[in-house]
Amino acid sequence: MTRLTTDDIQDIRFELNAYDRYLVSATGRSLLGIGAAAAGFGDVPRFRDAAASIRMAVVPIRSGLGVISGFAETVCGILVHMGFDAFVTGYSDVSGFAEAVDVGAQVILAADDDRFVALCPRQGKTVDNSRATATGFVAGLDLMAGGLDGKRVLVLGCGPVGRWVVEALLMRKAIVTVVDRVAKKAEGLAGWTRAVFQTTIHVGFELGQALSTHLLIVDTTNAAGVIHARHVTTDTRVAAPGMPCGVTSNAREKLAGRILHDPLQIGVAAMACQAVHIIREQPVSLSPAVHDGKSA
Ligand code: PYL
Repeated sequence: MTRLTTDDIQDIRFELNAYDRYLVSATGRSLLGIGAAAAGFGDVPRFRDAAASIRMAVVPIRSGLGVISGFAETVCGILVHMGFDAFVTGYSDVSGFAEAVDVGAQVILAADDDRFVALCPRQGKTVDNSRATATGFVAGLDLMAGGLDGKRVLVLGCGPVGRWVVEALLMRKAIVTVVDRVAKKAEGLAGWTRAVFQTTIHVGFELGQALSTHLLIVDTTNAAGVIHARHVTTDTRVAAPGMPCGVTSNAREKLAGRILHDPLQIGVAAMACQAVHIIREQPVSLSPAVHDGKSA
């Protein structure tokens, strides 16, 4: 996914109530509700009970291209908005991880230039942002569309997020078509779904034709200006994770309340809810601690 900039994220944590109102109008659920749906929680009260007393830490990471100003604070702001006991560590990097563990954080979120993960150290498990973002946006599309079983869904982009989007759609029994400007990537993804899910997905080769024959679209490309107003009808619904948004401003106007797009929020919500699910399903890791390659 494209590296975020401070401009992309600086207002997010101050506009979460307004974003929740939009999400409720578009999907019937808030950020918490969509995250809970992505993690398989049937209802929000049950999720709130499960999430109570789970402390989450966000650790700034200076490696590679370094810290994105406001990134850790934005992730933390989303978690606090959802009702979690979350904080940004005073230290970054290794010292930040140690601080998080010292104060009893059960979930530790951190991102370098390659991965954004939620660690559940006591369970020996991690939640990856790409996969969580995919499940969160598909859960949102499902809510917007009133279910995806038997419905045709077009997925644009066959990178990591696109792959997990296809997985989440097949779990919901959708009929999937994938398009990528590199045809081999689309064909490779179709081969993967045949091998892993014994399910055939369709490969589209002409973007305009694919867009004009689908009402449910997930745009995982990192390109702007992919979906135009001519591709959109009053029944079209679009889920567009990440930046830049692939939907033109005219198309967004025509879509009105039938689009889900954000740079970080739904992905973080899904990550947090999936981490809660891991902790509640497996309170502690049962595998013996391993030191120097030998069981302790
Ligand atoms: C996690 C986001 C979603 C889209 N692109 C991904 C991105 O921007 N990754 C880089 C995140 C770097 C964070 C930096 C910090 O502030 O801790 N290391």
